[in-house]
Amino acid sequence: MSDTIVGKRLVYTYANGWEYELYVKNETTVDYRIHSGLVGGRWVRDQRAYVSRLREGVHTVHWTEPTGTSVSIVADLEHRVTHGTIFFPRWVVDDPQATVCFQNDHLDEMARRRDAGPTYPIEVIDEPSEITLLEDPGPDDESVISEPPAGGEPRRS
Ligand code: FER
Repeated sequence: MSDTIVGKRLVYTYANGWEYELYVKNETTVDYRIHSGLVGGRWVRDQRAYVSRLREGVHTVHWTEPTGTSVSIVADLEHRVTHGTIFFPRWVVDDPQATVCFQNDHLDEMARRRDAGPTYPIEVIDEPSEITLLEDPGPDDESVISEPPAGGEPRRS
């Protein structure tokens, strides 16, 4: 596989049991699905992200959601592990189901809830994960993340 995370599709399970799927669509965009965890069923396309390569096989992906949630991921593709840190605003922890949807259809609502808050105290989830699937569909493939997470229909559409 080429030495970039761009174009890769990863499925990984955090040590707390939460399962996530990430497609790094290009150098500035991710699509993802959340298969289980606090906000299992949530999925998102075309999230603006910041992608970098630290060294051979080791990459970082960072972004801030319209919900106000921020995500920091370091991925060691050679050893098939990541370390992720999620910074949840308080309103998401208080009402996680409010974010469980295909977010692209609810962008204004998410921004409204973000602005209504409360934001603080931020809940920090800092967890290692194991990569259970690593594929290389290549960049800008709109078919990779094009359906809701399997096995868990979102509770709100
Ligand atoms: C991840 C950790 C958190 C991830 C996404 C999130 C796809 C959270 C997103 C959200 O709740 O909005 O590894 O990768």
